Amino acid sequence: MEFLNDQQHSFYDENGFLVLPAHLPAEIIEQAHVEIARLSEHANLISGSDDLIDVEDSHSPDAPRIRRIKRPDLQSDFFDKLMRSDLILGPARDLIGPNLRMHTTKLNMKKAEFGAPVQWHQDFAFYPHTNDDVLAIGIVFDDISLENGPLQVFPGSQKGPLLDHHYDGVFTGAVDLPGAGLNMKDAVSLTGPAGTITIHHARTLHGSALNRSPRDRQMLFYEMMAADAFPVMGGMTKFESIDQYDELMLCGEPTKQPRLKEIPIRIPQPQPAKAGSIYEIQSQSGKPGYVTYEEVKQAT
Ligand SMILES: O=C(O)CCC(=O)C(=O)O
Repeated sequence: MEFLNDQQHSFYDENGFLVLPAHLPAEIIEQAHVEIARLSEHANLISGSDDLIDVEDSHSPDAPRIRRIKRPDLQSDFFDKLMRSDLILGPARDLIGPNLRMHTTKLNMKKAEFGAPVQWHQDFAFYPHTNDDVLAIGIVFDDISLENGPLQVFPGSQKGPLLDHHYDGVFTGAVDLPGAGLNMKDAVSLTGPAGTITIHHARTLHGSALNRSPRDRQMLFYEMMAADAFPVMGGMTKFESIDQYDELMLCGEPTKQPRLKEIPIRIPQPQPAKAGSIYEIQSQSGKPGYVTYEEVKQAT
């Protein structure tokens, strides 16, 4: 083990998530804020989402409202280097082994006053793989409390079924909590100071509320998996060629021998009319929506 102790490892195995408070030094967080400001400038030039930035419905170039910076690792050497650092890969290696491949990266902005919710979902519903050594590491750039839309998870849900993320026969990437017999009060909010990292298993049910508070909640997710977890056909993982796929290796050795595990999966097909970011996909679901902060407060 490089970073985690046995207790943290067992906690992750049991609950499907882990929080490492103030894991990243203040200099990295300061630099990250400078990079986020730089990447955000592009929003002044666009009137709708493009390959670099996903914008809120209420966005305009004069009053930019960024929902997500897409693939920050490709847009910034800083975020690429951070992803490849031991600070990030060390805990991941401790949990899922030495050979790691990137899935994708995204920086969810959840800005003060209007930052969009992310509906309850399991990442594995979007990208099923041959085994579930698949996780996402979240980097917290602002202090997060209950008010500004923390990531919320259902402990232990990674051991349960892959829930229905379809609506009207189409994949819309959102779970109807009451319909699945779940109550939001059983979810845990992952709060902590800037510099905290969260880790969640790809089968862990999670989401986050609207940010109506006066404080931003900017959080970057590095998604990765064991190199022998291969995407299942029909999933949303990009796979153009084995060469391109092996370029996504973060550390260790690639393999051409997928490891199979008996786990529940569903295929996210057919895809909805607009198959863009998770926000666009989920907006096409007629399921009861995620929660506002007021609902979070009432339920907890
Ligand atoms: O930003 C969040 O709170 C949740 C992010 C997430 O689950 C996703 O983007 O898939």
